[in-house]
Parts: sequence; C-alpha cells; structure tokens
Amino acid sequence: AEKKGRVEFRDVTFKYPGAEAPVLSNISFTAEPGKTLAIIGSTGAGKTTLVSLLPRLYDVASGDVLLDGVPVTKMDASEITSRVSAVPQKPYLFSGTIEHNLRFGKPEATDEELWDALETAQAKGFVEEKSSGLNRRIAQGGTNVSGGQRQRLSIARALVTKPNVYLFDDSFSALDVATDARLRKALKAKTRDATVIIVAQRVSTIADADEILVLDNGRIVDRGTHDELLETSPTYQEIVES
Ligand code: M5T
Ligand code: MG
Repeated sequence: AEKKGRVEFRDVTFKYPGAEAPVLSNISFTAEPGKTLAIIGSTGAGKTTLVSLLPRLYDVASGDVLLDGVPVTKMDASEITSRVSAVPQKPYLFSGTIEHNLRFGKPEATDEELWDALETAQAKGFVEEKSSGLNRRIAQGGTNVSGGQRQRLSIARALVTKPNVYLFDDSFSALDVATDARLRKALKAKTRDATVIIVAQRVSTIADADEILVLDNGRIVDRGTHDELLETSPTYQEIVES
C-alpha cells in the first residue's frame, strides 16, 4: 500500500487576526512519508506559525495546505488529530498520572505501547526511577518535571498515537546534544513510514534531514541538504556560525 502522510504547502500566505503584515508569504514545499523535513531560521522567522497551519490552529489567508492531496480545510478536526501529532514548542502536561498524559491521544493504547514510546523518547529511565512508574503524578502545569523531561514525555505522547505525520517544534532544544542524537536515532527507526517535520534551533539536530528549509522573515529563502546549504546559503552559514 502507498504510504500515507504526504504534506504539501502550496503558495501559502498567512496573517494573524488583526495584523496588517503577513507573517508567512509564498510558502511552498512538500514533505514525504519516510523522509525528514527540517525548518530552521532565526527567532520570529515564522517557524511555529508555519507548523501550526497543518493541524489548523489557524487557517491560511491564501494558498493551500494539503494532507495526502486533500486540503486540511476540508477535513474535520478528529481526522487531522488522528493523522498528525504535533509536539508544541511549549509542551503541556496535564495534572494527573504519566499514564493519563501518555494515553491522551489514544486511550486504548496498551502499557507495552506506552513503555515502547517512553523508550524511544529517552524517558523510560525517568519513569522507572520511581516505584510509582506510570502512576507517578504530574503536578498542574508539569512543574514537578524538568523542561527536558516535559519535552520527552510530550514526544512519547505523540509516538503513542502512531500518526502519519509528526511535527516537532523545537522539541529537542532542552536536551543535551548526546540525548538529542540518541532520541532522533531511535525516532528514525520507529517512524520509518511517517512524515517527520522538525523545527530546530541547532544545526546538529537537523544536519541529517532529507531537506532543510531556511526561513527568514516569513519566507523560504533557501532550501537543500545540509551540505548543499553550507555551499549556497549565507543565511544558513550564519546560523551554523552562531
Ligand atoms: C512569527 C508573530 C510573532 C512573529 C511572527 C505565535 C505568534 C506569533 N506572532 C503573532 O503575532 N501571534 C502569535 O500567536 O508571528 O512568530 P513565530 O512563528 O512564533 O516565529 P518562530 O517560531 O520562528 O520563532 P522562535 O522564537 O520560536 O524561534 O513576528 O511576533
Ligand atoms: Mg517558534
């Protein structure tokens, strides 16, 4: 069967409600199942805005966002959420147990699936270290876990749903470089058939992506692989050197 999860942006323009200037202009790209697409760019470039258009946190002003050829504006919310898992830049945890947090998108998941997701997200040790395990309680706002643990639990939650498309918005930034690398390696093995879109600050997080989009001031200014961009993109070189 053909793999699912092809994402296409066609000449997308977007403005926040009430704003005058567009935050995104003429955005066109395709992300394919089995591949990793990365988005990099300075703060305020529009990365979070861009990835929020697929799960329809906002709708485009013009152009189209398509999932397997169908505009997302023609899909209902439950279909999109079952097929697209987004890990937000500021991950949220519910007050309740770790299990409750992980099962959020897929209540029927087995314990084995939860542990498997935790292992991939490099969060298994953290959950195992207390005897309460999956029943360990997360305080309101997730204040009793660190930023990096919050990110990893949020990644595990996305893995439990086994979607066609993963969106990671700066999800690896609170991890040390070694954990970041281990997590992405495990992730790659577990998400072979899915489309993976990674927003990153660090070049090391995305150097092995199949394609990298360089976003600046709401526009894609350059695109290519890491090696290509090192040769051709002054904006990318600046990010590498920063
Ligand atoms: C892009 C503005 C923001 C900036 C531009 C989320 C949000 C953003 N903006 C709003 O006006 N309202 C909003 O709700 O849009 O912002 P971004 O998409 O958040 O940029 P980024 O993700 O590339 O930045 P960062 O800091 O996460 O690397 O002008 O003011
Ligand atoms: Mg952002």
